[in-house]
Amino acid sequence: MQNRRGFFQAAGAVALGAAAVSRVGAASLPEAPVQSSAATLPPPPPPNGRPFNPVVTLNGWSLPWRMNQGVKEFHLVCEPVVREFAPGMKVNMWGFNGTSPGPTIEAVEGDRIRIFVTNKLPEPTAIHWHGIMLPSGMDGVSGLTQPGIPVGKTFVYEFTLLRSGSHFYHPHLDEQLQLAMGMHGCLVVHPKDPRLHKVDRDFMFMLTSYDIEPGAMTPKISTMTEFNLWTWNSRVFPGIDPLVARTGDRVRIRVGNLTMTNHPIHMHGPSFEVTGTDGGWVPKAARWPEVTTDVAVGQLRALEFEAAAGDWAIHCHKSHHTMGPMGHNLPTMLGVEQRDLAQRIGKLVPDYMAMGDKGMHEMSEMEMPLPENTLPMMTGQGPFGAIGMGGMFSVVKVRDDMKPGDYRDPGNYKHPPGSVAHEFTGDVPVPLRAAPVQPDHKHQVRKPTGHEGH
Ligand SMILES: [Cu+2]
Repeated sequence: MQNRRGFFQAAGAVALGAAAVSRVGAASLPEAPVQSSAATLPPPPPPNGRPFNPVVTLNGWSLPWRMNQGVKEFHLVCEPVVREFAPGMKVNMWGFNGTSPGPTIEAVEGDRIRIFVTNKLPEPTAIHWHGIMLPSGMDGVSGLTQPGIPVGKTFVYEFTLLRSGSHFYHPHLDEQLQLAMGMHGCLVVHPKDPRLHKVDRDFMFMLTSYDIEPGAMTPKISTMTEFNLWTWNSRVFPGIDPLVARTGDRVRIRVGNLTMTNHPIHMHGPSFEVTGTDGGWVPKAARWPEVTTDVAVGQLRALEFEAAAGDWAIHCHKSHHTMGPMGHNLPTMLGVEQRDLAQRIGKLVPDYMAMGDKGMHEMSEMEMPLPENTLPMMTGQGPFGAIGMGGMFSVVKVRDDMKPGDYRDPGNYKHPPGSVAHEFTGDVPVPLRAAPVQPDHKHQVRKPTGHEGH
């Protein structure tokens, strides 16, 4: 596997010069760098072309390019990949250049880009550049604007980026299957004037969902609505990296949705404004404060805020979307006395556990036998115990002393003394309640008989 920084050092120093072009031949394909890691790889500053402030793809990476006579050339390879969703679970997927999502493509307004797409899947594909204004024939709709890219062939897409914004790419052929298998990636067009829409930290991720039976390794491709894995860039909590910033930073988070349902993305702490969509930037006068923004299917929302010190949860507000696959299809056992039942079932099913009669929180603290290669219903450890989350959940970690460009997990927040919720240890008087209503023989309920009227 190619180390991305290594590639850039090599590419920046050698491969992008004239010597490298003659080495590989001017008409040949640009290199197709490959990743297998699911770690967040903050991109280095662009080695050539117009300057821009790169995005940080959560648990992802950006695709290096080759400059060829003023045209930025990228090479995407569609291929089967294995993605770790979180420690303990790996998934057979289809992706690009070793990962699902594929690498983020970053360029600048006014750039001419050429994207080579090589198809190493077992069936044809075609790639659509979502939200980009381009010649119709470059739009990637199989049958309508181009034939599908046959197995083993490479197609070329070439267009000029007319405006800046947040976009993504995905197949437009056998979409139900190819999206269900994980084919997608981010595409960012930076403003030509880097002072416009400037932020200190710029994160991006895509919402996707999968249906993978506990113990299985391949998504079910015929599922239409009942998904059980809710992911950000094909990762689930606690496999999703934190979004790290410094106090006072202007932070942008770009969230695109390729699932089959909407996701109200909610952030704790500072309020934010939606400053952009996949259609462009929102004019300042049209923005308003929010703490939750709904990202509908096929939409993208870019939200911006001033970072305040602390550990702030950020998550989808649909509670079953912050839950692992084992949480689905559970019976409601609240208030059900199961002790006898558990004993009897235990004779038939070893390892059977009664659970849930007082709620499900105990699930986040107990070691429960799981089928191989699946994730619990809720998990994750914080400084105060089990976090009890899974799926679409992460933490915005803001510290006073983060250095620019440092995205490493700073650990748990050190709360100022006296600023953490704690047990009240004084006297707790019996709370006053309204007196219960006494049954009164004068006011007994009478069943209407239909023959009482006088
Ligand atoms: Cu959701």
